Amino acid sequence: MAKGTDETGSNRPKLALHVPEPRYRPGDTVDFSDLNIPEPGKQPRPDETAPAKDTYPLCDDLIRVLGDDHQAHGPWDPRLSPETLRQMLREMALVRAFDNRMYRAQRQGKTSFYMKCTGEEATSVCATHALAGDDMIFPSYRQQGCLIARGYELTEMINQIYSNKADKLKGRQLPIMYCSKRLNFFSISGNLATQLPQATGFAMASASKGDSRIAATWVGEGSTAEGDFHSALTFATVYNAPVIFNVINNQWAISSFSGFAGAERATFAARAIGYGIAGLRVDGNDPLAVYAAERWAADRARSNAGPTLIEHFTYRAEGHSTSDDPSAYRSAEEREEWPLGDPVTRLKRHLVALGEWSKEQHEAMDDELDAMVRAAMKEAEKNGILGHGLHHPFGTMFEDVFEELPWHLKEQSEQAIRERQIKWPEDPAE
Ligand SMILES: Cc1ncc(C[n+]2csc(CCOP(=O)(O)OP(=O)(O)O)c2C)c(N)n1
Repeated sequence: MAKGTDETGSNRPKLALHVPEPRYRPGDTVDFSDLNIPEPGKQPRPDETAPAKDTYPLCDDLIRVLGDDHQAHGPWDPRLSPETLRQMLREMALVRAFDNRMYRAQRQGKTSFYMKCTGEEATSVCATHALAGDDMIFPSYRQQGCLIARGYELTEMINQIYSNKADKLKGRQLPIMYCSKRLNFFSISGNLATQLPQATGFAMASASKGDSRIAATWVGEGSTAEGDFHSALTFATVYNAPVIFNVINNQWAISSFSGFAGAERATFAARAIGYGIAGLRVDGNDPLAVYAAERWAADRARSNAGPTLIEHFTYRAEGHSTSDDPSAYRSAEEREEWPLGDPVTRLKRHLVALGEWSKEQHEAMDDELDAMVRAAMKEAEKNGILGHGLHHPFGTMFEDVFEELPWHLKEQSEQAIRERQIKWPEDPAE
């Protein structure tokens, strides 16, 4: 074999596959000092109706408002009233209190499954505040903050989590996969990314009917690897659909890090460039920046200036779900070293710096919210918890999907009644 050639005689270089590897594994010392975290207030704010390309420098930047001095800085400061700031703080703290109690409820066997959004509360609560109440929300499974910001009753959420007899979804959905028609909160799907084309479709329908309601959807950065992401953005750009794509980059997709969805090459916000739509990259742990970016995108969509992709740069502080143990795949130091802090603490300190809040008020609020969650749990438990038999009759599994039960399901339901002796709540033919 000639020197520099392989067995076929070719001197072409050997191809090598790149397999992304996270920087830190369990036990590693974490150093995030090379992350580019720009100074708050320094990011330019284009007009809401500016050409999409005016936003492209922001796809590689990070919109930030709250500084280490706990004050708001720069053109993205949304200048919210202290009342609104306190309301957002309260709702984020309520989400956290709810998450903590529900996590414990799962450990106590009251439900089979729960998912927290610790550290990501601003990306749902503050973004929802920037929308109109009748705008349609197409969530993923970590957006309990959207429902709480729209005032959904905690007892209803817990009934769903417990799959009990008062669960409006009759136990057919995985716990936490809520929906509320009244609050314009679309059904959560366990199949990742389906909400994206649905949101674009809603926005297109809204525009074609001459309505004023826009759509906002949320998706994890890992799920942007799904084909639905591409379809949704293509339709959105082609038809200039009034839709906001919130990509929650919390760095992890269960045990896969963001590199497996392409983060080593470009930011997620930069994907907007390829579709020719507006793109913003925002500090997802900065409640004011999240509100400002979402409001910018909502005003843009509502004035027919087109869709926006917002990357919320944040960190999933806890496990993916109650079925996950993050200590098996990532360094425990990541959470402590995360350079963007905690959204609840940041807003709290801002309000204290404004003279509009105090440590004592915050402690009293936390106690009050925890008591509120516990009271809602008691109420929901009257309707049953997992395994206590207070659920919807099994026969209901065949209802509500088809107006007329197809023959094969009719056969299955009759077989189920015969063999399993399940109780049929009412005659399906009636
Ligand atoms: C189509 C599809 N593929 C895979 C899964 C399994 N799965 C559930 S959650 C998840 C990780 C998603 O991560 P990401 O989109 O980053 O959201 P995060 O959980 O971080 O909020 C995976 C792979 C699924 N539910 N649906």
